[in-house]
Amino acid sequence: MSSAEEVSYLFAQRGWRSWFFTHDHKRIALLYLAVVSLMLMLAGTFALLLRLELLTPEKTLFEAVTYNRLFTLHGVGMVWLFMIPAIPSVFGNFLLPLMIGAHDVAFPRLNLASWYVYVVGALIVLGAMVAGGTDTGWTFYTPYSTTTPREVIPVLFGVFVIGFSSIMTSLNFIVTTHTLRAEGMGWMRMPLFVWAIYGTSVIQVIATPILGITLSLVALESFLGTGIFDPARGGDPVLFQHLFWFYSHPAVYIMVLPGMGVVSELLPTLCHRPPSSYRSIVYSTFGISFVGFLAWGHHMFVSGMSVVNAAFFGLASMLVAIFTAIKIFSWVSTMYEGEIVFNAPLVYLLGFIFLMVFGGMTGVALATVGLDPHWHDTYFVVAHFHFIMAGPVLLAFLAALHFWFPKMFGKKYSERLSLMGATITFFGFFATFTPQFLLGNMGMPRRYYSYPPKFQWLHVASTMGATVLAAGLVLTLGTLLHALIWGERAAQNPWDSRGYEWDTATPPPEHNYEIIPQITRGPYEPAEPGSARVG
Ligand code: HEM
Ligand SMILES: [Cu+2]
Repeated sequence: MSSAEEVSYLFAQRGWRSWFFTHDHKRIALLYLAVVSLMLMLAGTFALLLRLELLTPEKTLFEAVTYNRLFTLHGVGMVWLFMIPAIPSVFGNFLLPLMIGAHDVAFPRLNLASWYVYVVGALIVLGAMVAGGTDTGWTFYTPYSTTTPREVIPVLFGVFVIGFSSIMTSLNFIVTTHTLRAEGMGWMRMPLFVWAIYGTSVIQVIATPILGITLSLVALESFLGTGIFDPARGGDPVLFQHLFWFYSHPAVYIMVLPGMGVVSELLPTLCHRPPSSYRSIVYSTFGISFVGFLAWGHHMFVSGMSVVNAAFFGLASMLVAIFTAIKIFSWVSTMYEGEIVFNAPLVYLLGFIFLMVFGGMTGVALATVGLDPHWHDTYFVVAHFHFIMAGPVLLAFLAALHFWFPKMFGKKYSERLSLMGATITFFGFFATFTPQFLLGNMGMPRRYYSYPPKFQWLHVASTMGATVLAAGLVLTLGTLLHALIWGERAAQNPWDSRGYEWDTATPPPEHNYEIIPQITRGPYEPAEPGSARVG
């Protein structure tokens, strides 16, 4: 073992205690990586079961109620257990201190506590699902969620607990960014990924309490019949939708902004040129964060809403699309005239941009008040949010994992297999959800286990796509696990990146930097001649 490996954070201390009681942000990131990957696999397995059921117009494998429990498990697992925590808690944790030149996050113990809180929340959710399951979908709409005999309260409680973990992590990241930046790192010298994590944390801290309150109100209604949402007692079920989407629309940006940060961060390195407009990416992050809070009503055009409100929410949604488009133009112009090499991370990023363009445009169509009633609650919406959210988050997560794998583990993976894995995953995803746009447009409602036979060929096409997607993911998992065990030692800076995180050893030592670096350049400028990289 070389000396760099001996001092790396992976081997600095040994034994299971040194992992489960660690305060090192990098080890905590790996703890998160293990659990969120497990959640991804679980929720992905449920998705495959759903797709199998939908192979035939009537019952294929499951009863209707089992099908309803499965799509709830899939949605709850993917949204609350994978997509919301995935990129911030794994890559935010691992990279934030490295990228701002700090020894650790501001509150290392709180960081570890947030992992435990997340695990407890996840166990509660999964335990409730095993105990009886719930069949409300990930959106828990009233009045159904307060009247279903299924185990909805424990699931709500589990999600509530996970919310605390999000808040703890976000507060930690905000304080870390404000207080621990190395000397010389002004705000406009922060790497774009740090901006994305910071922006996401701000939304999390503001929005998550509202989710907590909403879920508590549903629990109160179920236990005590408080009558907040029940019209028979003078309540209003649409109030639930307002509260839920007031959190959950911003939450879609909680999921997707860190992914956008990954794209902004990696493209300059992978295309060998600086980002074409650093400031417009930073400002559009804030634009999205702010306007994201004003668009929630577009989920309720059909629930009953005044014309003025509908016009407002439609317009606010268009504004979000403009900020998203600013990022997309900026990425495309970074690639323009760049020296592009096709490798796994780049394929994931291209897939991200492609899905986001079509997901965004269908979002604009959905936010058009006159068009939405045709597609509302159909597979068109399902395809929209998989194109714009599920796919991009998954692809950005995998791009980040492939790009920073050498940094995290000090190992190289097979370029050929990882490129194959990325390509198959992208095409599988595309083939799964493109038929769903057509299905929705033809009138196939979401969340039904049976359907008229005329829709069958599109469902079969979608299931075939899902099988390809699963094959891509299994190949990718195999490639990375193989590299973890048998991979060759990675170079100090294999991508020739200018990112600050590569200025320390690969993998980094326990406290990141022997001496806190002084920052004398912008994040994408070349190192000054003579300023040797450590390692
Ligand atoms: C960039 C990130 C975006 C994400 C992550 C996202 C995510 C989502 C999700 C998760 C849903 C469905 C939730 C459900 O009912 O289960 C949804 C629906 C919707 N989205 Fe998006 N979206 C994004 C962008 C947009 C944009 C830019 C627009 C409009 C310009 C838009 C307009 C809509 C509308 C109107 C609906 C509701 C459709 C309906 O239920 O009838 N979305 N989106
Ligand atoms: Cu929305």
